[in-house]
Amino acid sequence: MSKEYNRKRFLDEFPSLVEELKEMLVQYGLPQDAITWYENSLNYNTPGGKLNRGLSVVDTYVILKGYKTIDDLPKETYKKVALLGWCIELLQAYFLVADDMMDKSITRRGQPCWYKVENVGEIAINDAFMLEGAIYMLLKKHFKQDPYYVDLLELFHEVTFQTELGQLLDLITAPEDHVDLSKFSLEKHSFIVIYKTAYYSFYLPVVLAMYVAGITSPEDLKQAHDVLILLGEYFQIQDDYLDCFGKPEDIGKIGTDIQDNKCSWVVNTALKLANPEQRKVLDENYGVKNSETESKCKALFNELKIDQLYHEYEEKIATDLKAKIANIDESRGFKGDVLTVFLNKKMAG
Ligand code: DMA
Ligand code: MG
Ligand code: MG
Ligand code: MG
Repeated sequence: MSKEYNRKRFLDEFPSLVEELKEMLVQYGLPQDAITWYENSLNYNTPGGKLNRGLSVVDTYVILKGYKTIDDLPKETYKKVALLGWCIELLQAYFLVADDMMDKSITRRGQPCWYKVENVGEIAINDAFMLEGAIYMLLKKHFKQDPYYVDLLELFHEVTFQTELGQLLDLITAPEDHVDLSKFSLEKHSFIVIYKTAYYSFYLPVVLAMYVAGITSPEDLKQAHDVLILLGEYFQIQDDYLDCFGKPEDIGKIGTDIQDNKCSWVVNTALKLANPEQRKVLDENYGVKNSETESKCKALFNELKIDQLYHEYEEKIATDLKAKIANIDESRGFKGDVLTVFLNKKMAG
């Protein structure tokens, strides 16, 4: 079954969710302009990305149940699993709308960030809250009768909180008015990225599918957790790498980490290698809000061959992950294949 087909079927579910959410506003008696505003925000911010997180819920469920393709799923089951996938995409939309304001980003997914759109501005803050709110309205409507409803709620709440902890640390480690590179370290970086990215992007989709499939022993949840957190850490390191070395036309966004004084994998790796003279270049130019100082940092990163180190790191992590997946105990129903698919998908970028 082709990737394009899976994506198309998943995308085909979205318009009806927007209709359901609009209908809820109608029931509350909201005027038409508010309903249209919400519809625009949902459509602008939710479906435009790679949809890896949402699609992973469906893929994982298919594997756990031993099906071959998504067409083997009963229609109603497909709809429920895809809905959970869309709930992660809504969570992602909520985080990104806020993240772009906090990071002062310009573009996202090849279009202006939502807060940069004419007439939106700081209303985007409330729009972010309403993207999150959509998750719980949809979960209540579609899962209230299921025995694992409360588990779903707790999981979404906890993972959201973990992501916000990661964002907090990401932001306070990168103050705008005061650059102090001695506050950075690869250990701190690891904590930030596990919390701000790995839980919601990797652990959440798999565990949602596990709940629906009824495979939820603490041992299986832990097995999933340990590999997925590592995968998530790798993925965010790739995001940091691409922020500096990727082309905006390929990644759909303009990198801001250097000017934003971010505790990214790139600068931490450079700090480990820099001699005193190179360190001085970083102290004077990192986190300074102009493109000349940014270029000086990039030139130093090239001199230190960060690019090459990244590719070495990438190979090592792939080997580690394969070894971990090979050791998965499948006796309680969890399947290592769930993770292999992830590895292949995420590594392909
Ligand atoms: C994003 O980290 C994390 C969340 C929770 C949205 P980031 O700012 O590095 O993401 P991006 O590079 O996409 O702005
Ligand atoms: Mg950002
Ligand atoms: Mg950010
Ligand atoms: Mg980034």
